Amino acid sequence: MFCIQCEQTIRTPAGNGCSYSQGMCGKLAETSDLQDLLIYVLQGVSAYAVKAREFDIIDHEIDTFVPKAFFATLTNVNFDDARLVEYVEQANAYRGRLQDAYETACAAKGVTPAELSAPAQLILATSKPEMITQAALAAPNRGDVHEDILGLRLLCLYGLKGAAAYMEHARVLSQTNDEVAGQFHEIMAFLGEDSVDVDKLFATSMEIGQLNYKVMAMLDEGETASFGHPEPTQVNTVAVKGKAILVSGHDMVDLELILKQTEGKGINVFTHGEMLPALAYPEFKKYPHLVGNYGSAWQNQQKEFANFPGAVVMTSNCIIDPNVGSYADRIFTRSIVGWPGVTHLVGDDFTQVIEKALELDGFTYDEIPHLITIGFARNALMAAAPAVIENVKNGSIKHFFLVGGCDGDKAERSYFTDIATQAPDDSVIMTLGCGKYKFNKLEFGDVNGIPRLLDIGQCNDSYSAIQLAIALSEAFECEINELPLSLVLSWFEQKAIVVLLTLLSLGVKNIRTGPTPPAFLTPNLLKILEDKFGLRNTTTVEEDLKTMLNVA
Ligand code: FSO
Ligand code: SF4
Repeated sequence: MFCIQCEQTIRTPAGNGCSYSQGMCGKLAETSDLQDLLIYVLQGVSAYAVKAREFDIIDHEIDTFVPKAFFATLTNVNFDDARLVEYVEQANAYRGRLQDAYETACAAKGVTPAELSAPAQLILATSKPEMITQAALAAPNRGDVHEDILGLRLLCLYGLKGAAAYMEHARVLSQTNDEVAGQFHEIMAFLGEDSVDVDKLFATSMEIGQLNYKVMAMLDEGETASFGHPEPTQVNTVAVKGKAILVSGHDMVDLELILKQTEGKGINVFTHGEMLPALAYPEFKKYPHLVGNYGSAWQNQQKEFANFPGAVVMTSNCIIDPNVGSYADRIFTRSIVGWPGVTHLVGDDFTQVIEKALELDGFTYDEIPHLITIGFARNALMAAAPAVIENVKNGSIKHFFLVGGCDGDKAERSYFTDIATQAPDDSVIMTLGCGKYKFNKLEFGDVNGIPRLLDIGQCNDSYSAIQLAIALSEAFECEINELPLSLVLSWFEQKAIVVLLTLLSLGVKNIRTGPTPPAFLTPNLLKILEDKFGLRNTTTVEEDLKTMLNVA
Protein backbone atom coordinates (compact mmCIF):
# COMPACT_ATOMS: atom_id res chain seq x y z
CA MET A 1 0.00 0.00 0.00
CA PHE A 2 1.14 3.50 -0.78
CA CYS A 3 -1.34 6.35 -0.59
CA ILE A 4 -0.46 9.98 0.05
CA GLN A 5 -3.43 11.72 -1.51
CA CYS A 6 -5.00 13.52 1.41
CA GLU A 7 -4.10 15.94 4.13
CA GLN A 8 -4.32 13.41 6.95
CA THR A 9 -1.77 11.06 5.37
CA ILE A 10 0.86 9.60 7.68
CA ARG A 11 3.91 11.86 7.93
CA THR A 12 7.03 10.57 9.60
CA PRO A 13 10.64 11.74 9.54
CA ALA A 14 11.41 8.53 7.64
CA GLY A 15 8.98 9.29 4.82
CA ASN A 16 5.48 10.42 4.04
CA GLY A 17 2.40 8.47 3.01
CA CYS A 18 0.13 5.74 4.33
CA SER A 19 2.10 2.61 3.59
CA TYR A 20 1.38 0.10 6.34
CA SER A 21 -1.62 -2.17 6.70
CA GLN A 22 -4.15 0.65 6.93
CA GLY A 23 -4.33 4.35 6.08
CA MET A 24 -5.32 7.08 8.51
CA CYS A 25 -8.77 7.14 6.89
CA GLY A 26 -9.30 3.47 7.72
CA LYS A 27 -8.62 2.28 4.17
CA LEU A 28 -7.08 -1.19 4.32
CA ALA A 29 -3.95 -2.05 2.33
CA GLU A 30 -5.86 -4.44 0.05
CA THR A 31 -8.50 -1.82 -0.70
CA SER A 32 -5.80 0.71 -1.49
CA ASP A 33 -4.06 -1.79 -3.78
CA LEU A 34 -7.29 -2.53 -5.63
CA GLN A 35 -7.81 1.21 -6.11
CA ASP A 36 -4.31 1.50 -7.58
CA LEU A 37 -5.01 -1.36 -9.95
CA LEU A 38 -8.31 0.22 -10.94
CA ILE A 39 -6.58 3.49 -11.81
CA TYR A 40 -3.97 1.62 -13.81
CA VAL A 41 -6.55 -0.27 -15.87
CA LEU A 42 -8.50 2.98 -16.37
CA GLN A 43 -5.31 4.55 -17.73
CA GLY A 44 -5.23 1.70 -20.24
CA VAL A 45 -8.87 2.37 -21.16
CA SER A 46 -8.04 6.02 -21.71
CA ALA A 47 -5.03 5.13 -23.86
CA TYR A 48 -7.36 3.23 -26.19
CA ALA A 49 -10.02 5.95 -25.98
CA VAL A 50 -7.43 8.45 -27.26
CA LYS A 51 -6.41 6.19 -30.15
CA ALA A 52 -10.03 5.33 -31.01
CA ARG A 53 -10.83 9.03 -31.22
CA GLU A 54 -8.31 9.29 -34.08
CA PHE A 55 -10.89 7.30 -36.05
CA ASP A 56 -13.80 9.33 -34.64
CA ILE A 57 -14.80 6.41 -32.45
CA ILE A 58 -16.35 7.80 -29.28
CA ASP A 59 -17.93 5.41 -26.80
CA HIS A 60 -20.11 7.50 -24.50
CA GLU A 61 -20.74 4.66 -22.08
CA ILE A 62 -16.99 4.35 -21.54
CA ASP A 63 -16.53 8.12 -21.39
CA THR A 64 -18.99 8.09 -18.49
CA PHE A 65 -17.49 5.08 -16.77
CA VAL A 66 -13.85 6.16 -16.56
CA PRO A 67 -14.24 9.35 -14.48
CA LYS A 68 -16.96 7.73 -12.40
CA ALA A 69 -14.82 4.71 -11.49
CA PHE A 70 -11.83 7.02 -10.87
CA PHE A 71 -14.06 8.98 -8.45
CA ALA A 72 -14.42 5.76 -6.41
CA THR A 73 -10.73 6.08 -5.49
CA LEU A 74 -10.95 9.53 -3.89
CA THR A 75 -10.46 9.82 -0.14
CA ASN A 76 -13.42 8.58 1.91
CA VAL A 77 -15.46 7.34 -1.03
CA ASN A 78 -15.31 3.58 -1.50
CA PHE A 79 -13.95 1.09 1.01
CA ASP A 80 -15.75 -1.95 -0.42
CA ASP A 81 -13.35 -4.40 -2.08
CA ALA A 82 -16.11 -6.35 -3.82
CA ARG A 83 -17.33 -3.20 -5.58
CA LEU A 84 -13.76 -2.21 -6.47
CA VAL A 85 -13.12 -5.63 -8.02
CA GLU A 86 -16.30 -5.13 -10.09
CA TYR A 87 -15.01 -1.74 -11.26
CA VAL A 88 -11.63 -3.27 -12.21
CA GLU A 89 -13.31 -6.05 -14.19
CA GLN A 90 -15.66 -3.64 -15.91
CA ALA A 91 -12.73 -1.36 -16.79
CA ASN A 92 -10.88 -4.33 -18.23
CA ALA A 93 -13.90 -5.29 -20.36
CA TYR A 94 -14.22 -1.71 -21.63
CA ARG A 95 -10.52 -1.60 -22.43
CA GLY A 96 -10.99 -4.73 -24.56
CA ARG A 97 -14.01 -3.18 -26.29
CA LEU A 98 -12.09 -0.04 -27.24
CA GLN A 99 -9.06 -2.05 -28.29
CA ASP A 100 -11.24 -4.09 -30.65
CA ALA A 101 -12.86 -0.97 -32.07
CA TYR A 102 -9.48 0.69 -32.56
CA GLU A 103 -7.78 -2.32 -34.12
CA THR A 104 -10.74 -2.96 -36.42
CA ALA A 105 -10.57 0.66 -37.59
CA CYS A 106 -6.80 0.32 -38.13
CA ALA A 107 -7.32 -2.86 -40.17
CA ALA A 108 -9.98 -1.17 -42.29
CA LYS A 109 -7.57 1.65 -43.10
CA GLY A 110 -4.56 -0.65 -43.51
CA VAL A 111 -2.75 1.03 -40.60
CA THR A 112 -0.62 -0.80 -38.02
CA PRO A 113 -2.04 -0.28 -34.53
CA ALA A 114 0.20 1.79 -32.27
CA GLU A 115 2.01 0.13 -29.40
CA LEU A 116 0.47 1.57 -26.27
CA SER A 117 1.72 2.11 -22.71
CA ALA A 118 1.95 -0.65 -20.09
CA PRO A 119 -1.52 -0.02 -18.56
CA ALA A 120 -3.06 -0.67 -21.99
CA GLN A 121 -1.21 -3.95 -22.23
CA LEU A 122 -1.82 -5.38 -18.77
CA ILE A 123 -3.24 -8.89 -18.70
CA LEU A 124 -5.59 -8.61 -15.77
CA ALA A 125 -5.60 -11.31 -13.11
CA THR A 126 -8.88 -13.16 -12.67
CA SER A 127 -9.19 -13.37 -8.88
CA LYS A 128 -8.99 -10.80 -6.11
CA PRO A 129 -5.85 -12.31 -4.46
CA GLU A 130 -4.05 -12.30 -7.80
CA MET A 131 -5.22 -8.75 -8.49
CA ILE A 132 -3.71 -7.69 -5.18
CA THR A 133 -0.37 -9.23 -6.21
CA GLN A 134 -0.60 -7.49 -9.55
CA ALA A 135 -1.27 -4.14 -7.86
CA ALA A 136 2.43 -3.63 -7.12
CA LEU A 137 2.83 -2.79 -10.82
CA ALA A 138 0.23 -0.11 -10.45
CA ALA A 139 1.39 1.59 -7.23
CA PRO A 140 1.47 5.37 -7.69
CA ASN A 141 5.14 5.40 -6.58
CA ARG A 142 6.12 2.59 -8.97
CA GLY A 143 9.60 2.59 -10.44
CA ASP A 144 12.72 4.26 -9.20
CA VAL A 145 11.87 7.87 -9.75
CA HIS A 146 13.19 11.16 -8.39
CA GLU A 147 10.96 12.47 -5.61
CA ASP A 148 10.24 15.74 -7.45
CA ILE A 149 9.03 13.87 -10.52
CA LEU A 150 6.92 11.60 -8.35
CA GLY A 151 5.49 14.68 -6.61
CA LEU A 152 4.54 16.25 -9.94
CA ARG A 153 2.99 13.01 -11.18
CA LEU A 154 0.94 12.78 -8.01
CA LEU A 155 -0.12 16.43 -8.24
CA CYS A 156 -1.49 15.59 -11.70
CA LEU A 157 -3.01 12.26 -10.69
CA TYR A 158 -4.79 13.64 -7.63
CA GLY A 159 -5.83 16.82 -9.42
CA LEU A 160 -7.32 14.79 -12.26
CA LYS A 161 -9.13 12.66 -9.69
CA GLY A 162 -10.80 15.78 -8.35
CA ALA A 163 -11.77 16.83 -11.88
CA ALA A 164 -13.16 13.32 -12.51
CA ALA A 165 -15.37 13.66 -9.44
CA TYR A 166 -16.78 16.95 -10.73
CA MET A 167 -17.26 15.41 -14.20
CA GLU A 168 -19.44 12.76 -12.59
CA HIS A 169 -21.36 15.37 -10.56
CA ALA A 170 -21.96 17.27 -13.83
CA ARG A 171 -22.94 14.11 -15.71
CA VAL A 172 -25.76 13.23 -13.33
CA LEU A 173 -27.14 16.66 -14.24
CA SER A 174 -26.94 15.72 -17.94
CA GLN A 175 -23.83 17.82 -18.57
CA THR A 176 -21.33 15.95 -20.71
CA ASN A 177 -18.99 17.15 -23.39
CA ASP A 178 -17.02 15.07 -25.89
CA GLU A 179 -14.14 17.53 -25.97
CA VAL A 180 -13.81 17.54 -22.20
CA ALA A 181 -13.99 13.73 -22.13
CA GLY A 182 -11.33 13.56 -24.86
CA GLN A 183 -9.03 15.90 -22.97
CA PHE A 184 -9.61 13.91 -19.78
CA HIS A 185 -8.63 10.65 -21.56
CA GLU A 186 -5.51 12.26 -22.98
CA ILE A 187 -4.31 13.32 -19.55
CA MET A 188 -5.29 10.01 -17.97
CA ALA A 189 -3.42 8.11 -20.69
CA PHE A 190 -0.39 10.39 -20.35
CA LEU A 191 -0.24 9.71 -16.61
CA GLY A 192 -0.12 5.99 -17.40
CA GLU A 193 3.07 6.57 -19.39
CA ASP A 194 5.13 7.39 -16.29
CA SER A 195 6.64 10.50 -17.82
CA VAL A 196 9.85 11.90 -16.36
CA ASP A 197 9.50 15.16 -18.28
CA VAL A 198 9.25 17.84 -15.59
CA ASP A 199 8.07 20.57 -17.95
CA LYS A 200 5.41 18.39 -19.49
CA LEU A 201 4.21 17.22 -16.08
CA PHE A 202 4.02 20.78 -14.82
CA ALA A 203 2.18 21.91 -17.95
CA THR A 204 -0.20 18.99 -17.48
CA SER A 205 -1.05 20.12 -13.95
CA MET A 206 -2.07 23.50 -15.39
CA GLU A 207 -4.02 21.77 -18.14
CA ILE A 208 -5.91 19.82 -15.48
CA GLY A 209 -6.74 23.12 -13.77
CA GLN A 210 -8.10 24.51 -17.03
CA LEU A 211 -10.02 21.33 -17.75
CA ASN A 212 -11.59 21.55 -14.32
CA TYR A 213 -12.59 25.16 -14.93
CA LYS A 214 -14.67 23.93 -17.88
CA VAL A 215 -16.07 21.09 -15.78
CA MET A 216 -17.08 23.45 -12.96
CA ALA A 217 -18.82 25.67 -15.53
CA MET A 218 -20.72 22.59 -16.78
CA LEU A 219 -21.66 21.67 -13.24
CA ASP A 220 -22.81 25.22 -12.53
CA GLU A 221 -24.93 25.07 -15.69
CA GLY A 222 -26.35 21.67 -14.73
CA GLU A 223 -27.25 22.74 -11.22
CA THR A 224 -28.80 26.06 -12.16
CA ALA A 225 -30.65 24.65 -15.17
CA SER A 226 -32.11 21.88 -13.01
CA PHE A 227 -32.78 23.70 -9.76
CA GLY A 228 -32.66 27.45 -10.52
CA HIS A 229 -30.20 29.99 -9.15
CA PRO A 230 -29.46 29.83 -5.43
CA GLU A 231 -30.87 32.81 -3.56
CA PRO A 232 -30.06 34.07 -0.06
CA THR A 233 -32.01 31.79 2.25
CA GLN A 234 -32.37 31.29 5.97
CA VAL A 235 -31.89 27.68 6.97
CA ASN A 236 -32.77 25.95 10.21
CA THR A 237 -29.92 23.88 11.65
CA VAL A 238 -31.56 22.02 14.53
CA ALA A 239 -33.97 19.14 15.13
CA VAL A 240 -37.55 19.23 13.87
CA LYS A 241 -40.04 16.77 15.35
CA GLY A 242 -40.94 13.82 13.13
CA LYS A 243 -39.56 10.87 11.18
CA ALA A 244 -36.34 11.79 9.45
CA ILE A 245 -33.95 11.20 6.56
CA LEU A 246 -30.52 12.83 6.36
CA VAL A 247 -28.96 13.31 2.92
CA SER A 248 -25.21 13.90 2.69
CA GLY A 249 -22.68 14.29 -0.15
CA HIS A 250 -22.93 16.47 -3.25
CA ASP A 251 -25.56 14.83 -5.46
CA MET A 252 -28.66 17.03 -5.59
CA VAL A 253 -30.40 14.73 -8.09
CA ASP A 254 -30.57 12.11 -5.35
CA LEU A 255 -31.90 14.72 -2.93
CA GLU A 256 -34.65 15.59 -5.38
CA LEU A 257 -35.59 11.91 -5.85
CA ILE A 258 -35.78 11.43 -2.09
CA LEU A 259 -37.91 14.56 -1.67
CA LYS A 260 -40.35 13.43 -4.36
CA GLN A 261 -40.63 9.92 -2.95
CA THR A 262 -41.18 11.10 0.63
CA GLU A 263 -43.93 13.60 -0.24
CA GLY A 264 -46.98 13.06 1.97
CA LYS A 265 -45.29 10.31 3.99
CA GLY A 266 -44.78 12.31 7.17
CA ILE A 267 -40.99 12.23 6.86
CA ASN A 268 -38.77 15.29 7.25
CA VAL A 269 -35.68 15.49 5.09
CA PHE A 270 -32.50 17.21 6.29
CA THR A 271 -29.32 18.02 4.40
CA HIS A 272 -25.89 17.25 5.80
CA GLY A 273 -22.36 18.42 4.99
CA GLU A 274 -21.90 19.51 1.37
CA MET A 275 -25.64 19.10 0.68
CA LEU A 276 -26.44 22.24 2.73
CA PRO A 277 -26.31 24.63 -0.29
CA ALA A 278 -29.22 22.71 -1.90
CA LEU A 279 -31.57 24.51 0.49
CA ALA A 280 -30.94 27.77 -1.37
CA TYR A 281 -32.10 26.54 -4.80
CA PRO A 282 -35.66 27.61 -5.75
CA GLU A 283 -36.56 24.13 -6.95
CA PHE A 284 -35.94 22.65 -3.50
CA LYS A 285 -38.07 25.28 -1.79
CA LYS A 286 -41.11 23.54 -3.23
CA TYR A 287 -40.75 20.82 -0.65
CA PRO A 288 -42.00 21.85 2.80
CA HIS A 289 -40.68 18.59 4.25
CA LEU A 290 -37.10 19.65 3.41
CA VAL A 291 -36.79 21.18 6.86
CA GLY A 292 -33.17 22.18 7.24
CA ASN A 293 -29.59 21.08 7.73
CA TYR A 294 -28.51 18.74 10.50
CA GLY A 295 -24.96 18.37 11.74
CA SER A 296 -21.79 19.75 10.31
CA ALA A 297 -18.81 18.55 8.26
CA TRP A 298 -17.84 14.99 7.35
CA GLN A 299 -15.38 14.32 10.16
CA ASN A 300 -18.13 14.66 12.78
CA GLN A 301 -20.45 12.10 11.17
CA GLN A 302 -19.73 9.24 13.53
CA LYS A 303 -21.20 11.30 16.37
CA GLU A 304 -23.85 13.13 14.37
CA PHE A 305 -25.21 10.14 12.42
CA ALA A 306 -25.23 8.09 15.61
CA ASN A 307 -27.43 10.76 17.20
CA PHE A 308 -29.66 11.22 14.16
CA PRO A 309 -32.83 9.19 14.79
CA GLY A 310 -33.50 8.32 11.16
CA ALA A 311 -32.08 6.95 7.91
CA VAL A 312 -28.94 8.43 6.33
CA VAL A 313 -28.01 8.51 2.63
CA MET A 314 -24.42 9.13 1.45
CA THR A 315 -24.66 10.34 -2.13
CA SER A 316 -20.90 10.99 -2.50
CA ASN A 317 -17.89 11.75 -0.33
CA CYS A 318 -17.07 11.74 2.52
CA ILE A 319 -17.99 8.49 4.30
CA ILE A 320 -16.18 7.11 7.34
CA ASP A 321 -16.63 3.88 9.29
CA PRO A 322 -20.34 3.61 10.21
CA ASN A 323 -19.68 0.73 12.61
CA VAL A 324 -18.00 3.07 15.08
CA GLY A 325 -21.24 4.90 15.77
CA SER A 326 -23.31 1.71 15.27
CA TYR A 327 -25.54 3.08 12.52
CA ALA A 328 -24.36 0.77 9.71
CA ASP A 329 -27.87 -0.72 9.48
CA ARG A 330 -29.50 2.63 8.75
CA ILE A 331 -27.01 4.29 6.41
CA PHE A 332 -27.26 3.75 2.64
CA THR A 333 -24.68 4.41 -0.05
CA ARG A 334 -25.21 5.58 -3.63
CA SER A 335 -23.27 5.69 -6.86
CA ILE A 336 -19.51 5.45 -6.28
CA VAL A 337 -19.75 5.36 -2.48
CA GLY A 338 -19.21 2.05 -0.71
CA TRP A 339 -18.66 0.53 2.72
CA PRO A 340 -18.58 -3.24 3.20
CA GLY A 341 -21.83 -4.50 4.72
CA VAL A 342 -23.71 -1.23 4.13
CA THR A 343 -26.75 -1.36 1.83
CA HIS A 344 -25.88 0.09 -1.56
CA LEU A 345 -28.80 1.47 -3.55
CA VAL A 346 -28.80 1.22 -7.32
CA GLY A 347 -31.46 2.92 -9.45
CA ASP A 348 -33.94 5.59 -8.50
CA ASP A 349 -35.98 3.76 -5.89
CA PHE A 350 -35.49 4.90 -2.28
CA THR A 351 -38.15 2.64 -0.75
CA GLN A 352 -35.63 0.95 1.56
CA VAL A 353 -34.55 4.33 2.94
CA ILE A 354 -38.16 5.41 3.45
CA GLU A 355 -39.09 2.15 5.19
CA LYS A 356 -36.08 2.47 7.47
CA ALA A 357 -36.98 6.07 8.35
CA LEU A 358 -40.57 5.05 9.15
CA GLU A 359 -39.33 2.19 11.34
CA LEU A 360 -37.15 4.52 13.41
CA ASP A 361 -38.35 6.99 16.06
CA GLY A 362 -37.38 10.21 14.29
CA PHE A 363 -37.04 13.34 16.40
CA THR A 364 -39.52 13.29 19.29
CA TYR A 365 -39.06 16.99 20.01
CA ASP A 366 -38.68 20.37 18.29
CA GLU A 367 -35.70 22.55 19.09
CA ILE A 368 -35.82 26.34 19.01
CA PRO A 369 -34.79 27.12 15.41
CA HIS A 370 -31.21 28.28 14.87
CA LEU A 371 -31.08 29.98 11.50
CA ILE A 372 -28.10 30.60 9.27
CA THR A 373 -28.07 32.37 5.90
CA ILE A 374 -26.74 30.65 2.80
CA GLY A 375 -27.17 30.97 -0.97
CA PHE A 376 -24.68 33.56 -2.23
CA ALA A 377 -23.76 31.71 -5.42
CA ARG A 378 -23.06 33.35 -8.78
CA ASN A 379 -26.37 35.14 -9.43
CA ALA A 380 -26.90 36.37 -5.89
CA LEU A 381 -23.31 37.59 -5.76
CA MET A 382 -23.71 39.38 -9.08
CA ALA A 383 -26.94 40.97 -7.88
CA ALA A 384 -25.09 42.19 -4.79
CA ALA A 385 -22.04 43.30 -6.81
CA PRO A 386 -23.15 46.94 -7.43
CA ALA A 387 -23.78 47.49 -3.70
CA VAL A 388 -20.51 45.75 -2.85
CA ILE A 389 -18.61 47.90 -5.35
CA GLU A 390 -20.23 51.06 -3.95
CA ASN A 391 -19.19 50.07 -0.43
CA VAL A 392 -15.64 49.38 -1.58
CA LYS A 393 -15.54 52.78 -3.30
CA ASN A 394 -16.81 54.63 -0.23
CA GLY A 395 -14.35 52.76 1.99
CA SER A 396 -16.90 50.76 4.01
CA ILE A 397 -15.57 47.45 2.72
CA LYS A 398 -11.79 47.28 2.69
CA HIS A 399 -11.06 43.61 2.18
CA PHE A 400 -12.50 40.28 0.99
CA PHE A 401 -11.49 36.89 2.29
CA LEU A 402 -12.37 33.68 0.51
CA VAL A 403 -12.08 30.92 3.08
CA GLY A 404 -12.80 27.79 1.11
CA GLY A 405 -12.18 24.08 1.07
CA CYS A 406 -12.64 21.12 3.30
CA ASP A 407 -12.97 20.53 7.00
CA GLY A 408 -11.08 17.95 9.02
CA ASP A 409 -10.49 17.11 12.64
CA LYS A 410 -6.95 18.40 13.18
CA ALA A 411 -6.75 20.95 15.99
CA GLU A 412 -4.71 23.28 13.72
CA ARG A 413 -7.84 23.80 11.64
CA SER A 414 -9.00 26.29 14.30
CA TYR A 415 -6.83 28.62 12.17
CA PHE A 416 -9.74 28.97 9.73
CA THR A 417 -12.21 29.89 12.47
CA ASP A 418 -9.74 32.41 13.85
CA ILE A 419 -9.11 33.99 10.44
CA ALA A 420 -12.86 34.45 10.01
CA THR A 421 -13.56 35.73 13.52
CA GLN A 422 -10.50 38.00 13.65
CA ALA A 423 -10.99 39.47 10.19
CA PRO A 424 -11.70 43.21 10.60
CA ASP A 425 -15.31 44.44 10.68
CA ASP A 426 -14.84 46.25 7.37
CA SER A 427 -14.13 42.98 5.57
CA VAL A 428 -16.39 40.41 3.93
CA ILE A 429 -15.79 36.67 4.27
CA MET A 430 -16.90 34.30 1.52
CA THR A 431 -17.04 30.56 2.16
CA LEU A 432 -17.36 27.41 0.10
CA GLY A 433 -16.89 23.69 0.73
CA CYS A 434 -17.37 21.97 4.06
CA GLY A 435 -14.61 23.97 5.82
CA LYS A 436 -17.23 26.66 6.59
CA TYR A 437 -18.82 24.49 9.26
CA LYS A 438 -16.02 25.57 11.55
CA PHE A 439 -17.68 28.97 11.87
CA ASN A 440 -20.91 29.23 9.85
CA LYS A 441 -23.15 29.24 12.91
CA LEU A 442 -21.43 32.31 14.38
CA GLU A 443 -22.67 35.89 14.01
CA PHE A 444 -20.66 38.13 11.68
CA GLY A 445 -23.05 41.06 11.25
CA ASP A 446 -23.18 43.19 8.10
CA VAL A 447 -21.60 46.15 6.34
CA ASN A 448 -24.36 48.61 5.38
CA GLY A 449 -26.79 45.73 4.89
CA ILE A 450 -24.34 43.42 3.11
CA PRO A 451 -23.85 40.31 5.27
CA ARG A 452 -20.21 39.90 6.26
CA LEU A 453 -20.42 36.12 5.87
CA LEU A 454 -21.44 35.06 2.37
CA ASP A 455 -21.71 31.34 1.77
CA ILE A 456 -21.18 30.60 -1.90
CA GLY A 457 -21.94 26.87 -1.71
CA GLN A 458 -20.20 23.55 -2.33
CA CYS A 459 -16.48 23.32 -3.08
CA ASN A 460 -17.23 23.23 -6.83
CA ASP A 461 -19.03 26.57 -6.48
CA SER A 462 -15.55 28.11 -6.50
CA TYR A 463 -16.72 28.74 -10.06
CA SER A 464 -19.10 31.38 -8.64
CA ALA A 465 -16.30 32.92 -6.59
CA ILE A 466 -14.10 33.14 -9.68
CA GLN A 467 -16.93 34.87 -11.58
CA LEU A 468 -17.31 37.42 -8.79
CA ALA A 469 -13.56 38.06 -8.73
CA ILE A 470 -13.63 38.60 -12.51
CA ALA A 471 -16.60 41.00 -12.17
CA LEU A 472 -14.86 42.96 -9.41
CA SER A 473 -11.62 43.16 -11.37
CA GLU A 474 -13.56 44.49 -14.37
CA ALA A 475 -15.39 47.04 -12.21
CA PHE A 476 -12.15 48.26 -10.68
CA GLU A 477 -10.22 47.93 -13.94
CA CYS A 478 -7.48 45.89 -12.38
CA GLU A 479 -6.12 42.35 -12.33
CA ILE A 480 -7.70 39.80 -9.99
CA ASN A 481 -4.40 39.74 -8.10
CA GLU A 482 -4.67 43.50 -7.46
CA LEU A 483 -8.05 43.21 -5.75
CA PRO A 484 -8.21 43.50 -1.97
CA LEU A 485 -8.97 39.78 -1.94
CA SER A 486 -7.17 37.04 -0.01
CA LEU A 487 -7.73 33.36 -0.66
CA VAL A 488 -7.26 30.92 2.16
CA LEU A 489 -7.83 27.29 1.25
CA SER A 490 -8.32 24.59 3.82
CA TRP A 491 -7.49 21.47 1.90
CA PHE A 492 -8.22 17.87 2.74
CA GLU A 493 -8.72 15.81 -0.38
CA GLN A 494 -8.43 15.73 -4.15
CA LYS A 495 -11.33 18.01 -5.02
CA ALA A 496 -9.51 20.76 -3.16
CA ILE A 497 -6.32 19.94 -5.09
CA VAL A 498 -8.03 20.42 -8.43
CA VAL A 499 -9.74 23.63 -7.31
CA LEU A 500 -6.28 24.90 -6.36
CA LEU A 501 -4.90 23.89 -9.78
CA THR A 502 -7.81 25.72 -11.43
CA LEU A 503 -7.06 28.91 -9.52
CA LEU A 504 -3.34 28.66 -10.30
CA SER A 505 -4.01 27.97 -13.96
CA LEU A 506 -6.15 31.13 -14.05
CA GLY A 507 -3.17 33.08 -12.76
CA VAL A 508 -4.51 33.66 -9.23
CA LYS A 509 -1.58 34.41 -6.96
CA ASN A 510 -0.72 34.48 -3.26
CA ILE A 511 -3.14 31.76 -2.20
CA ARG A 512 -2.60 30.36 1.27
CA THR A 513 -3.23 26.68 1.90
CA GLY A 514 -3.34 24.82 5.16
CA PRO A 515 -3.25 23.40 7.68
CA THR A 516 -0.26 21.51 6.23
CA PRO A 517 1.17 21.38 2.71
CA PRO A 518 0.34 18.31 0.60
CA ALA A 519 2.82 15.63 1.67
CA PHE A 520 3.36 14.58 -1.96
CA LEU A 521 4.83 17.97 -2.80
CA THR A 522 8.56 18.03 -2.06
CA PRO A 523 10.33 21.11 -0.67
CA ASN A 524 11.62 21.80 -4.22
CA LEU A 525 8.11 21.70 -5.69
CA LEU A 526 6.69 23.86 -2.93
CA LYS A 527 9.45 26.37 -3.58
CA ILE A 528 8.65 26.42 -7.31
CA LEU A 529 4.95 26.98 -6.56
CA GLU A 530 5.84 29.73 -4.13
CA ASP A 531 8.17 31.47 -6.60
CA LYS A 532 5.79 31.14 -9.52
CA PHE A 533 2.43 31.75 -7.85
CA GLY A 534 3.21 33.11 -4.41
CA LEU A 535 1.52 29.97 -3.06
CA ARG A 536 2.33 29.55 0.60
CA ASN A 537 1.30 27.64 3.64
CA THR A 538 -0.70 29.25 6.41
CA THR A 539 1.40 30.46 9.35
CA THR A 540 -0.21 32.14 12.37
CA VAL A 541 -3.48 34.01 12.14
CA GLU A 542 -1.84 37.22 13.36
CA GLU A 543 1.03 37.04 10.85
CA ASP A 544 -1.19 36.06 7.95
CA LEU A 545 -3.81 38.72 8.66
CA LYS A 546 -1.05 41.32 8.82
CA THR A 547 0.33 40.31 5.42
CA MET A 548 -3.05 39.84 3.80
CA LEU A 549 -4.20 43.26 4.96
CA ASN A 550 -0.80 44.79 4.18
CA VAL A 551 -0.49 46.14 7.69
CA ALA A 552 3.04 47.19 8.59
FE1 FSO B 1 -15.85 18.40 2.03
FE2 FSO B 1 -15.50 15.72 1.65
FE3 FSO B 1 -16.49 19.48 -0.92
FE4 FSO B 1 -14.58 17.33 -0.19
S1 FSO B 1 -17.37 16.76 2.17
S2 FSO B 1 -14.09 17.22 1.98
S3 FSO B 1 -13.28 18.87 -0.96
O1 FSO B 1 -15.32 15.66 -0.19
O2 FSO B 1 -16.05 17.81 -1.25
O3 FSO B 1 -15.75 20.10 0.86
FE1 SF4 C 1 -3.88 7.81 3.84
FE2 SF4 C 1 -5.44 9.76 2.93
FE3 SF4 C 1 -4.77 7.72 1.39
FE4 SF4 C 1 -6.48 7.38 3.41
S1 SF4 C 1 -6.78 8.62 1.56
S2 SF4 C 1 -4.81 6.03 2.86
S3 SF4 C 1 -5.56 8.75 4.93
S4 SF4 C 1 -3.40 9.27 2.22
